[in-house]
Formats: sequence, C-alpha cells, structure tokens
Amino acid sequence: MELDLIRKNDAEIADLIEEELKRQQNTIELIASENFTSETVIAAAGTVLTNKYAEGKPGKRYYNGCEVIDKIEKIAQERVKKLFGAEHANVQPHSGAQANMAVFLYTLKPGDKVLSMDLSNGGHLSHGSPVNFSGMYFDVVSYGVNEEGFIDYDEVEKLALENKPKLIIAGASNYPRIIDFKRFREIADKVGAYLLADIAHIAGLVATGLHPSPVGYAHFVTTTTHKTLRGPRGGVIMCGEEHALGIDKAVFPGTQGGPLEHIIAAKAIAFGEALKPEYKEYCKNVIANANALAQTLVDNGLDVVSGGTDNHLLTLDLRKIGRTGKDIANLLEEVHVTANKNTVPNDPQSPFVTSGVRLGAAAVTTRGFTVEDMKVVGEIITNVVKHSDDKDIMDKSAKMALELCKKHPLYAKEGA
Ligand code: DSN
Repeated sequence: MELDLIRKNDAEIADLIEEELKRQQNTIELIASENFTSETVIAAAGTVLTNKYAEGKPGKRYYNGCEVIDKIEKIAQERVKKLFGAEHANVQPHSGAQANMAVFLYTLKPGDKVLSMDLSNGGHLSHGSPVNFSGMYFDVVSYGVNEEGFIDYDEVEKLALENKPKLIIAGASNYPRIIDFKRFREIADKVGAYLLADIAHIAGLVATGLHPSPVGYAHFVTTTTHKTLRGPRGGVIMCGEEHALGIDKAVFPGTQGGPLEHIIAAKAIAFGEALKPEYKEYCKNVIANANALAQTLVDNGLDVVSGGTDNHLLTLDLRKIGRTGKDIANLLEEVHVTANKNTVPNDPQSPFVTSGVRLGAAAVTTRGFTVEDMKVVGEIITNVVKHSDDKDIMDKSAKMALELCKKHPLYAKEGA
C-alpha cells in the first residue's frame, strides 16, 4: 500500500510496519478478538478524512466544511442499520469500551447497580471490572458460568431479583456458547432494568443470522467493528429511536470529542463487505473451523471449556494437566502461533498466569484456513501442550505452522 511513501519519508517507522506485516504473515493468529481487514478498509483508514474535525452528527456539526463527511457517516449508519436490522446507529465510538461507556452515561447515575458477567468467567473489562471506570463508579453485581461453562439463566434471574439492577449486560469476551438474549430481556423486564447486549465478539455471526440477534430484545446493542465483523478498530451503538438522541449525546459531547471520520469511512466499507453473500459463507466457515479445532483438541485428550463451541472461539482448559495459560501462550509463540492466556471458570491461577488459553478462528478463516488446516493447528497446539520440552517436536510444530502460513498468504499482492 503506502509503505513505499512512508519509507521515503520515515524509514524507521516503515521498517517497523514491514516487520509487523511479516509477523502477521508468518503467524497463525488465534487471538479470538483479532482479524484481518480487507486492503480496501486499510486504505480508507489512511486517507485525508483524518484531517477533518466533525464534532456533532451529520447535519448538526460544530464545524463547517462537513458536507462530504456527513455523506460518509450517513452511509456508515445506514449500512450498519441494514446489517443488524436496527432502528438507530451511532458509528462514532472509538472502541467497544467507549460504546459501553456512552450507554452507562445515558442509563445510569454514579452508584447505580449493574448486573454483568464476571471478567474471570468471560465478561469484559468495561462491564464493571473494579479496575475500569465501570466498576469504580457503579455498584456491580456479577454472574458467572456454571461448572460446565454455561450461563445459568436461573442464577442470573435470582441475582436480578435480589439486587434490582438498573442495567443488565449480556455479552462476553470469552463465552463459546449461544447467548439467550430473549431470556435476558425477560429477566430485565422482571426488575425494570435496561438490557445492554455487547456483541463485540459475535457481531459477524449475529449479522449473518448464525447467532440469534439481540436486536428487538436489548434496549442497547454495542459492538466493536474489528473482531468477527472484520472492519477497522472501532465501536458502534445501536438502539431504538426513543433512545437515539440520548445515546448520541452520550457519545458526543458525553464521552468523546471529534469522531475519527477516516475510521468511519473504513467502517462503512466493512459494513458494505459484510452485507455481501460471501461474508455469510466466511462466518459459516469461522464456526466450522472453531469446531474442528475444538474437536481435535478434545480427541487428543485435552479439555475445552464447556466441551466445545457454538461460535468463533473456545478456551483450552489446562487445569487437568497442570500447565498454565501464560506458559502455553508463550510456548505457542515460539512455534508461530499467537493466542492469549485466559482464565477458565473457577481458575485457581491469577489473571496474569491463568489456566486457560483462548483460541479463535476468525482471523485464520479470513486467510482461507479450512477444517483440514484447523486439524493441523490442533495437532500443533497439542504438541506444544504435551511435548514442549522435546526440541524436535517443537521444531516440527514450528515448521507445520509456517507451512500453513505459506499455503494461505496474507496481504500478499500489494504488501501492507
Ligand atoms: N480485548 C478484547 C478481547 O480480546 O476480547 C475485548 O475488548
């Protein structure tokens, strides 16, 4: 792409971009929250739109000269509304955490009660973790998953009835099973709470009908745009018309200043790509690939939280074999596989060590990995878990990983 230009003017940064491109090309990317955008999306993110201040919203800006920006932002709004069947969309949040922050600002006063999934059970930092603003300024009650790794909806209902939260959050950053948004809404209605569905991880599957949609059940739906949705890094909030004005104000001026219009253009392109039939095929393949990986690990005698997956991710549970997530994630990197350590339910280890490794299929599926390739990925991971002290097996595993990377080139035509 623009690497030659960057090199001409700033070789130091160009070299590092190239180094990162090579790392991505020569790595099996299993971080469940990552993906590879199209080169069109990357190109849009690097345009003159970055120069424009556009505080406010289309047709109602605080700066002049926003006629073109308005058209782009409106297209992004329309496309994402069509994708999810939403009444209103704000495409300005810089990230999923910022989208959630705006919903908190609109629905809650400091000290109000929130019921959300515990971070160590698969929730998200911005859903009420004590180290995040959401946990510092609000009274957070957490639900988790049962011994088998599933949300216990009766337990969620019990907690809601006991605590009467003002906001209930459905959604996770590490939950491999279908989320029952209808049941969540029934629970919210019983206690007069708002329901926020954070679909950051599963957005692509929801958009293509491969996971039940929260639209129509949740009062607010937030998502990132860069995970299964395969767009640029960013966030979106969707809601009914009755909340549109309040949510827009909570984004700007409530929690953000000028929107990133170059990223909004890139979001619009990604939404357009996701509206195409081939994107649904991609999402189907993501689920099939995650399943093939889970099955291979289980067949090799390893544990996977909840026994498998309904979506794009799974978590390897290392408790039985006494290894830590931290060690295995580091060892995987030695054989060209990136994944992140993650707690498992009732993890005896700290969040910095953990007993699990989260594995996702969204990025490798974009590269074209098939079910057969995922079986090889499963063998590589098994080798690392069981034989990390055998240099020959580790070397062989690294070779297998590089062969898969070569078989499925990434950004090969134009470079980054
Ligand atoms: N940090 C992201 C994830 O990895 O799931 C969520 O924001």
